[in-house]
Amino acid sequence: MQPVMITAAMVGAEVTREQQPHLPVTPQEIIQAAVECYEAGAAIIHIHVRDAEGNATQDAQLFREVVEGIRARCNVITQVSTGGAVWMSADERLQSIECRPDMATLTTGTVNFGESVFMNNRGLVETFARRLQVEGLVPEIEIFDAGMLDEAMRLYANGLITDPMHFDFVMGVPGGIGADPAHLVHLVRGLPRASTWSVAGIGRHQLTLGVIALAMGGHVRVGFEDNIYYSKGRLAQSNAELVARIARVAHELDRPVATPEQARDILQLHRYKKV
Ligand code: KMH
Ligand code: ZN
Repeated sequence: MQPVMITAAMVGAEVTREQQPHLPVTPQEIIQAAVECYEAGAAIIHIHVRDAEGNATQDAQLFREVVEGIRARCNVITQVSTGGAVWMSADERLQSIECRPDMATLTTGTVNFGESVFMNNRGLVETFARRLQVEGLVPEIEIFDAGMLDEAMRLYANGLITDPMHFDFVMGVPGGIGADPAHLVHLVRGLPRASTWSVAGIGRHQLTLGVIALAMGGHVRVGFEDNIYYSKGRLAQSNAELVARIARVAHELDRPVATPEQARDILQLHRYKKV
């Protein structure tokens, strides 16, 4: 099995400080949290930013500050969100890639998202895929429901995404695919051979699905974007605490934890020459 790539999704667009007092929200807090996650074993940092009021934003300058701040302190892979928040327009969402990160997300369909709708119609998805290709950004393909995998295969057939593809299965969002291990097995079976995948279980499923992914040879995403608890009733002290735990489990399962350099090789991030 490959070394496991651990992604830290530390902020997201939805979680508040009221829910999780240790949520990093300012650029400096996000940079510091990213470095701590890197030191705990994360190879990839999935980035969202917040404005001065703590609300989700896709402000290009804030993303630049965070990405440059992380790069000044460690070589972890920077992956910006193009999903943003459910109320954002497509143009707003795409601002995050202006800072020339290492990777960006690409969601391949629309999904109910609690009481809201995370809108990704075909036109938007194709525009985003094309733009990432033009910018030379390797996507992490975010799959919130099974049909999104079929849509991703359509993009693949049309050359808008190329091998080796990296998928992230977000499982347990109310309205999306449930966090059932049988669903995970089904999704993984549908992937082209050269693909890699990670799982982001929501809430209490973060740990269980993460451990299952480790055993299956997949990769794992943890962090406050998807889960704010360390255990039932006990909030996590930091994102790094969640990274450190999954890294410990990986060691016990004989899965070495990938360094950012190893993750760059696995994902073939060098396939696009940065200018
Ligand atoms: N906040 C969700 C609506 C991504 O980062 O690309 C979308 C999301 C996906 O978080
Ligand atoms: Zn996200």
